[in-house]
Amino acid sequence: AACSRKNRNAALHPLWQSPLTIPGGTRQSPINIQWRDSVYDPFLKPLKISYDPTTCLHIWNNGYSFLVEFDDSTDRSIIVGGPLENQYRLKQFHFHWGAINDWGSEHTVDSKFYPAELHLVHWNAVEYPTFEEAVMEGNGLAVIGVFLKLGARHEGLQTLVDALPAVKHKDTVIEFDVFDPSCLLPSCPDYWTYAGSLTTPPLTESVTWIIKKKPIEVDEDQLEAFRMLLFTSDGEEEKRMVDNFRPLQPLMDRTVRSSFQ
Ligand code: SG7
Ligand code: ZN
Repeated sequence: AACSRKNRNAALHPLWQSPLTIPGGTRQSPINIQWRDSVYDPFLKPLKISYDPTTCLHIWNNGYSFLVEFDDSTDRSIIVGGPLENQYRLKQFHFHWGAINDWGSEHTVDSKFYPAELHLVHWNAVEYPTFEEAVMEGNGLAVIGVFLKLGARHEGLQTLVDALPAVKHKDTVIEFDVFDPSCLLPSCPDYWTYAGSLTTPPLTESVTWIIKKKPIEVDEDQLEAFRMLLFTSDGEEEKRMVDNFRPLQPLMDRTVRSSFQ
């Protein structure tokens, strides 16, 4: 179709000049989560999150999203439990969003898109010496996904939104010393989990995905602030940073487990 998400996405950004699929991939992300096909796993533990707000370092426009990066040289900001066998260290978080509110999330639930999705990226520092090495391993990364839906203004997110004009252009960075990303997590503990991949090149099949069932609410102005960012550097012809998501990938031989009944 003229309006296919995949085509629009492919035309949009130089990142996708690298392959959209990896040959032989069996656990690619994102996926559609079909609620009724997910399997309740009573042995799944609650996810425990412990972030130290002072490990926050800076906000960076990397030309595909904006990243809030953390000091991951020690175990000060970690997650443990849930489907994970080790503790994982917080490295960064970022978002994916659409040009309009009808799409923007990477994952879908019963084929429904949300206008945006938050990803908190963690790595297995127990088994691997560096993030780069963890990216190459099946149990190297754990990403928490949180859907954003339209509703009330989110006060925690607003601190970030206020900083965005300073990182409008690609390759700009600003200091951002103190931020507690747990303010962006819904209080409901329920999640889905499945084995998947990074959603940008190198698309490595290294991610244990933990997708929160309950979305957080943000308002239209906050989503508009995301859409004011640019894919382009200062001096280039301006291209708005929108539709920075990967198309859905086949589930293949995978089960999505749920922590709730
Ligand atoms: C965004 O998504 C960035 C990438 C990230 C990628 O493009 O946040 O991070 C950096 C440092 O460029 O890639 C390795 C990595 O975290 C894919 O992350 S995702 O699968 O959670 N969407
Ligand atoms: Zn992401």
